[in-house]
Amino acid sequence: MLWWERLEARLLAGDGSGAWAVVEAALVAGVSVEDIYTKVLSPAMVSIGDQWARGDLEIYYEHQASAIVGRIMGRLGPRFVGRGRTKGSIVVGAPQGERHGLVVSMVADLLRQRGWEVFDLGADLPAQSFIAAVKNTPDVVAACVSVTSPSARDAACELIAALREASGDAVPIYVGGAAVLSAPDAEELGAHGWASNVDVLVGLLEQG
Ligand code: B12
Repeated sequence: MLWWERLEARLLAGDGSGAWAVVEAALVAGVSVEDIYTKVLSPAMVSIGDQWARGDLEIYYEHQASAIVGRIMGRLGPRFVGRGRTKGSIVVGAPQGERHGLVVSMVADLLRQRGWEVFDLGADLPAQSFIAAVKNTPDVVAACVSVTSPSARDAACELIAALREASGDAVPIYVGGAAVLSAPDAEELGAHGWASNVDVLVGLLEQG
């Protein structure tokens, strides 16, 4: 059984300590913290989402799994520390109406480990407040917008336009998440760039 399948079984059983035990066992077996996020937590959540969408699971399983995964991320978060001098600050968040916030924190931790100081604004943030966060963040090198729900795309578009206007286009805005399918799609939302995952985003950020 793969690690993510073992985790999924514990999540569906509502077994928080068992879920943490799977993560600890994976870490001991040499799985990196990044891979715990992208190859263990994420696929387990995607699979639970698919089963809910097929009508095979009550929605409470998804909520329960989200609560457990949030706690696991709380325990793993401090392990995502970048080494050396900071590469600058990045603000990461989701537009108003976008409730998928676990993934925002995942992106934040993965970027933190790659050497940026990251400010995680979580889910469902009104555009004006996102702008205030970017303005109040010293040495900001990028703003990242995560969009998982297709229904939040309009809000993402408005947020990105407002952010561009407020910064006089000085802060590059990158967009990602399951509801943004391609670079042209991201361009349509008004972003400066699109990344399918954090590794691709790091490439874009390092190109400048
Ligand atoms: C947990 C969950 C919820 C929780 C969220 C809890 C939380 N605190 O986050 C709750 C219960 C709130 C929820 C609500 C809903 N959900 Co939901 N949810 C999920 C679920 C199961 C997991 C989400 C998750 O964390 N995925 C794991 C992440 C890590 O995966 P990922 O997207 O691959 O992320 C990677 C990349 O996309 C990328 N990335 C993401 N953002 C960014 C940003 C940048 C800048 C970059 C570079 C990269 C990047 O990096 C990540 C790491 O590699 C998904 C299933 C799924 N397939 O993801 C459904 C899912 C996303 N939800 C879905 C739906 C339909 C809903 C609801 C509309 C249901 C309803 N009727 O109420 C609501 C509405 C939400 C809203 N308005 O936002 C559908 C969306 C389908 C669609 N295309 O329309 C999904 C796909 C389930 C399904 N299979 O149908 N949900």
